[in-house]
Order: sequence, then structure tokens, then C-alpha cells
Amino acid sequence: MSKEIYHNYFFDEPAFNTHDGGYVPLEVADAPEKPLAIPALLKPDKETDTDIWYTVTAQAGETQILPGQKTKTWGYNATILGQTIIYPVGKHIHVALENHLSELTTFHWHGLIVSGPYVDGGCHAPVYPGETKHIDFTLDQPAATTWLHAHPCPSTAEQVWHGLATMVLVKDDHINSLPLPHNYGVDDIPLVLQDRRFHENNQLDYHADYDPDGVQGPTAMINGTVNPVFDVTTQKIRLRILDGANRREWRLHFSDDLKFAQIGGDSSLLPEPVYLDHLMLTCAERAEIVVDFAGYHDGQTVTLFTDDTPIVKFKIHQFAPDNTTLPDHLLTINKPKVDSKTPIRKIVMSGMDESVMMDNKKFSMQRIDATQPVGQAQYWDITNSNSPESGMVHPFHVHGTEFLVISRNGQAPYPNEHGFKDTVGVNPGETVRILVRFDLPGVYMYHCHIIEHEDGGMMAQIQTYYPDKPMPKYKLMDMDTLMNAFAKERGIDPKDLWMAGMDSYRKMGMKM
Ligand SMILES: [Cu+2]
Repeated sequence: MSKEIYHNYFFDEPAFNTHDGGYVPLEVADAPEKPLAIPALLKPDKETDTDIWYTVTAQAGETQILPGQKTKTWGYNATILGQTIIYPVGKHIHVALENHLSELTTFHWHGLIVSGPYVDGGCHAPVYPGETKHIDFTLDQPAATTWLHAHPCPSTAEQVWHGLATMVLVKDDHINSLPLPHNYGVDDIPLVLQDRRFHENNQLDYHADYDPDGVQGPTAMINGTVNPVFDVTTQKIRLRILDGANRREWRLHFSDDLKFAQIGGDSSLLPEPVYLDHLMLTCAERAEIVVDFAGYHDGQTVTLFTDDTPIVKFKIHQFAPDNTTLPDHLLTINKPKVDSKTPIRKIVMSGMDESVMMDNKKFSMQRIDATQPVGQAQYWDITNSNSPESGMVHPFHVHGTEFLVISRNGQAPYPNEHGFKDTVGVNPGETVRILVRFDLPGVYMYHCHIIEHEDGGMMAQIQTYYPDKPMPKYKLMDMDTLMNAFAKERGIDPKDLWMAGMDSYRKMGMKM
């Protein structure tokens, strides 16, 4: 059976970030090749048949990224990024969240169906320096590649830039039973795609690099490695790719236009493998792909590029022939039914630079912008009102749910977005219809995932509730409390505090 192979990035080319005045092209760093760092797997503190316990520690450290001086970085149970966490579906999961940093942070589970606003770890759940908080939850969602990142408004972008992001693999019996590469670090490889600018003595300087449309750097950093090489010892490898950049889109393709199969998106497997030779990811999106090196032999190198810049080299070694084929069917997607009386929610992402807004407002921590009953499926029409000629792709993300992409300007979604997702790139001038259902009550943020845009106020929040119960009132954090805490932790007067996003409110004459 011959399968169609897609050759394009699908997204609207005039909106690619390369067209943006502030675009920072990638350059190959003047540094030797290094083995691709494979994050260790986080060991549970304890595990029983029904429960599992973990400790996740946000910490500061130093990482040898470039030759010469080490770079001051942050990470989870590591000096940069973090150890990879595995969460089994069905088990009761207990997590101790420890903050060993000198300032407050939050632990946001991007892609997990957990209750908001506290377990979810958005801006309402700060963990102060020296503090440990405990959360627990049970996952009932398909296997997926999700991630953990800091989300303390309005310093999310800066904390992620310092390194607070790591992969969280949700596993279930179904995924474990499929004939896919499963050997972590050997043929099942996480790839966190980021870019950074290294200043004097190899240090990061977020404030110096600040751009309200998203901070970029000229150096690609993959799993925290510059100029990485991965040793291929099996015919097939599965790459779990995360766009973990603050702003950068990645347009991925291999040397020789080697085709690959995309098997998963953000929040689940795809219903069936989609064969591609080009793949674009916007911020926070994930793709799981399987690459077959059958046509290569020991000593050859296959390179992964974004646009024209090489980002990972795959050095082929001898491998045993692997004749397994990917299943034609990967996951049955049960589309939630929508009551015809349920109105369509309209959401508009507007502006660029400091003027970014969600529904003509900037984010306010104590304002609930929308409500939706738990269990009710609703269409959301997400419009990006930027001009098609000069606007940008805004990746729209919702906490605490996984949605289906129904249409793009009334047309079919892209072939590789038929699984569950939590982030969708919306082209300028486009309306993307998604189908959203929440399974848990709580307060959840939804926002653009260009992280400087969310810090700058392109964000809102929805309260979900059981229709047959009174609406609970959640204690929501406020910006002054967070800002005063940050100032105190940094030992400065609150009026001298600078954080990403502040300028966006100030320039628009708005209160945070
Ligand atoms: Cu945006």
C-alpha cells in the first residue's frame, strides 16, 4: 500500500518568523560537536501497584554548554532543563515540588489533564524559595509527550529561558503494546528544541535580549547541547520533538529529504501515521516521529535541519535489520458530541509587540473571562486578527484539556493534526475551530504560547464547573503579591523590578 507523502509545512509562509523584522537567524556555533545530551529518567521515590511518588526540584546550577566558562542555568533535578518524568496513566501520582531557586516559581504541567488552578501549576500556584508543596492526581488521558515548565506571571519567559522546562511522558497500556521504538535514550529520544544567545563568558542575559514579540538567539540548543551528534544503533528511532523555544518556529527536514512518519502530536498519538518530509512546529507543540535509516549504513551521517541550519547530526552505526512496519491504525479518536444548542465560543488573539491582547483585553490574574460546564463539549473559534501580509502565527494553548482541531477557515485541518492537541498554531487572518471539553472543575489559563506574548497579556482564564453544583470560588493570586515577592527575593525596591511583560502593560497604559 503506498501512502501519500506530504512535502510542505502547511503554515502560511508570509507569517513564518523569518519574515519578522526582529527575526534572529540561526548560526552554527563555533564549538566542537558534542554527544546529544539525553536527560536521565527521574527515579520515583517510591512505587506500589497503585501509587507512585516523585520529587521534582527546581534548582540553579552551571552547565558546560560552550567551550570555556560554564553557563549559569536552571533546571528540574538537573542543572539545565531536567530529568525526564514518566507518569503512568491510572496510578495515583504524588509529586513533591521543591523550590531551591532564589526566587519563586511555579510547576506547570503542560498537556496534563489535572485540576486548575493549583495542581496545574499556572500563575496561581507559586512555590516560594525554600518551600516544598505537594500535589497529587490520577491521569485519565491517552499516552503523550507532554512537558513541565515554569509559569509565574509575568516571568514565565525568563524562567524558561534560564532552563526550566523538561519532558513528561504519559504512558498507558495501549502505547506500551504498540510495535514502536520504546527504548529510552537508545531508539526513543527526546528532542527539546531551543535557541539561545550566549553573551560574555557564555552567560545568558535575558533582559538584554528582550523582545516583546519573543526572545530569540542565534544558537540552536537541543536538549541543552550545542552542535549535538546522536549515535544511531538501531534501524528506526522515535523522536519526541518539543518546540521548547520562547518564540522560534522550527521547520524541520532531514538531509536527502528523508521521509519520516509522524505518529503523535501534542496530547496523543495520531489516528494513523502521517508520512512527511517537512514538519513545522510552533512554540510548545510536540511531534513524535519515527525515522527509518534502512537506506543508510555504518559511517554515514543524516542531518536534521531547521530551514538551512543543521541542528542535530545522526551518526549511523551498524544496526540489526528491522522489518517491523508501523501499524496503520494507532489510536481511535472518540470525538465528543456537541449539543446543537451549545453556542460557539469566539476568541480573538490580536496585536503584536506590546499591543498583544486576548479578546481586546490584557490578562488580569483575578478576572475570570469565561465559564464552561465540566463534560460539555464546545466549539471554540480562535481567530488571529493579525494581517495576513505582516502578522505572525500565534500558537494558542489551553491548560487542563486536550482538544481536537476541527477546521482552519472552514477547511480541513492539516493531515498531521488529527490527534488530541493542546496547542495549535493560528495563522494571521485565520480562524481555527477547535472542540474543547474539560473533565475537571477549576480555573484554567488559555494563551498564546509565544511566551513573551503571554507575559505581555495575550492570555485569559476560564472557570469550569459542575453544572449541578454551586460555582466554587477559588483563591486567585494577584500580580502585586507576586511582584513584591520577586522584588524582595532579588533584594530590590519593587519600583526597580523589571520583568518581561511589564513594558507591554505600561506602554499600553494598563494595570497588570
Ligand atoms: Cu502570540
